[in-house]
Amino acid sequence: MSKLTLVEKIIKAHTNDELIRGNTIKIKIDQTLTQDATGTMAYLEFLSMGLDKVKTELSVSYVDHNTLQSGFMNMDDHLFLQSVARQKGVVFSKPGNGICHQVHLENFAKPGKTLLGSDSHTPTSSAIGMLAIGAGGLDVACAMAGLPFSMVMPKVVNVELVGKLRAGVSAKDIILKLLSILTVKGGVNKVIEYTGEGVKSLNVPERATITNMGAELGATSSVFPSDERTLEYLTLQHREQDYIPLSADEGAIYDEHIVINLNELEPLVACPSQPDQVKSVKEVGPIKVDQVLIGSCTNSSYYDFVKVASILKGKKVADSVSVGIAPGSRTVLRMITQNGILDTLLEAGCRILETTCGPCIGMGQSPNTNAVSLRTFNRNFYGRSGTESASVYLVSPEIAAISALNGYLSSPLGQELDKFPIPESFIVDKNLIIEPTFDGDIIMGPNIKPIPHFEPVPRHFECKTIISLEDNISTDHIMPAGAKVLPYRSNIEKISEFCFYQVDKDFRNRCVEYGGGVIVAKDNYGQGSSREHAAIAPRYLGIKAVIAKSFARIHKKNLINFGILPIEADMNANVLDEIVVDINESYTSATLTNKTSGQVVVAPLSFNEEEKTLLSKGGLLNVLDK
Ligand code: MIC
Ligand code: SF4
Repeated sequence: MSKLTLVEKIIKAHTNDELIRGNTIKIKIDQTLTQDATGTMAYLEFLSMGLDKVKTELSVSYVDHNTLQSGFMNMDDHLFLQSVARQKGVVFSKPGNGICHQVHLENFAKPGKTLLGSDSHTPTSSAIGMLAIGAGGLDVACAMAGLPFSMVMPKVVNVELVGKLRAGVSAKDIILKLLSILTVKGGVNKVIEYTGEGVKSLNVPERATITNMGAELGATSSVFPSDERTLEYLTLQHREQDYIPLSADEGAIYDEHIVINLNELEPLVACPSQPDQVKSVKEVGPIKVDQVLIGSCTNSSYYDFVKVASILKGKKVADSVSVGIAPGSRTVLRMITQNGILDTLLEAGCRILETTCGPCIGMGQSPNTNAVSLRTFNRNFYGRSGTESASVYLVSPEIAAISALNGYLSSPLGQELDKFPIPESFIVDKNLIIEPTFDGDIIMGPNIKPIPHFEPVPRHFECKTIISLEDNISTDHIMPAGAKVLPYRSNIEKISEFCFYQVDKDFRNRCVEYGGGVIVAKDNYGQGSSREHAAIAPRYLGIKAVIAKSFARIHKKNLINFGILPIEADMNANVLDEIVVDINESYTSATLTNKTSGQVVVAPLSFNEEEKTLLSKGGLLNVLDK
């Protein structure tokens, strides 16, 4: 018997396919999660399949992104989601209950299980020794319908943690260090598996900070073993019955091996505007800070607030800094309320925000013009904060807290971090978690529009280059979020007006004028979120193909699911260059001719059989329809 990695063990228990790296495999999905910003599409897609209920062991629908409710649209979405959940057998987490990943970890994540979520940070739950993967809404809808999830059998990267962190250096610094090594595209079609002595020194919420931000590597998932620290966490959450020990076999073979020495790590920051632009606090220097925000699915656990409150206790934040805190869940909020942490934070001058994604997705708290904003979040893509001129730095809660006091970027080394106790058991409050009753009508407000129908893209066409882009274009560039745009997540016609608008205000107009065309880009196109709107909206505007040097995993699948051709090729094109695309009959090769410059590129295509069918039929919905 060959020795297996932890990832291979979990996959093996969920597939009949051979585990050959690079092959397409289909895995059974035990649990799904959705959130409201991607969930309305996912449930419209699920409803179109005509099933009476979901076929998973557990499906949960969270409302955590669009809770600003500046018009009727958001709450209409919430009511739609609640009515579908109730009728179709989905557990519903009401707005105000917390951020999906934090609440899922607390209540539902289980070692050894698989979880597919319509949010790129779904791997957060892999902190507990499960295999949790982010995907587009349509893939999650299919999983809810009981269909297996197909994915490339990932390579497994072993990250061995040795030594122990110094006080003031935290889990956030570990993942930032890894981002500096692997970059934002270093994890594509790989799973990161953590081993080594250093793993034991990290509790589950700390591990979750790391698995959460593994999404920024482009990784399929990031997993920790299920060990005594997992049991400790599950016991705190009153779920010790969910514990099983799980780890890699001794001598398991990995594709890559990286060692991180925790003793040597220092406080790090990701500089604007990519999560892998990592420097030490020392290197960046004492830059003046305007805003500090502590929260998001990366750093909003009880433990994070213990550290922040320990630093702020008895002190006052700098007059020049606006400090906001958003606990990750209502139970974290209740716990910090009960033991004096919240009062300490308020006394120090913090503003308290709702227990949601909030500013992480640009829903409020946009910084001032040219601001420096320090955030404990996971993404700092251009424009995501809502202020295009702001510089957003990603930091640990410790750096955020000490910098809030000083008014400039500061190192937390040497700070006392344990002035508040860890309770012997955590509050378990399921008051806003609603079990389904399999009845009631589906409620659809006027902003919830049917998903448009798309005809297949022909194999031969001639068109204009609508936009030409560089490396690492994120889905925030393609289909921005934020308070102005998120209310239209259930309305493709309307949301498509905002496609690329922070990058190029005329993108939509050119699409309309030329009847669509192609997008040309470089490496890692579509990194970041799982939002399928970044595929559907361009498709709606007539985009037929994206020609890029390479693609991020989730986005590539979303493009195929909605019938857009993702063509891997290094093409040079200016806006409005005339491009001829020729795909051979078996979808194995594309000949691309730039008629304007004369460049001809022949690109091999590596679609599997299922993908070829989807592309030839105009997307997955057309295939499911017949
Ligand atoms: C994000 O962090 O970008 C989001 C918002 O959570 C997205 C999902 C979305 O766009 O709704 C994600 O990470 O998948
Ligand atoms: Fe929400 Fe931000 Fe986490 Fe996305 S990254 S789920 S927006 S908190």
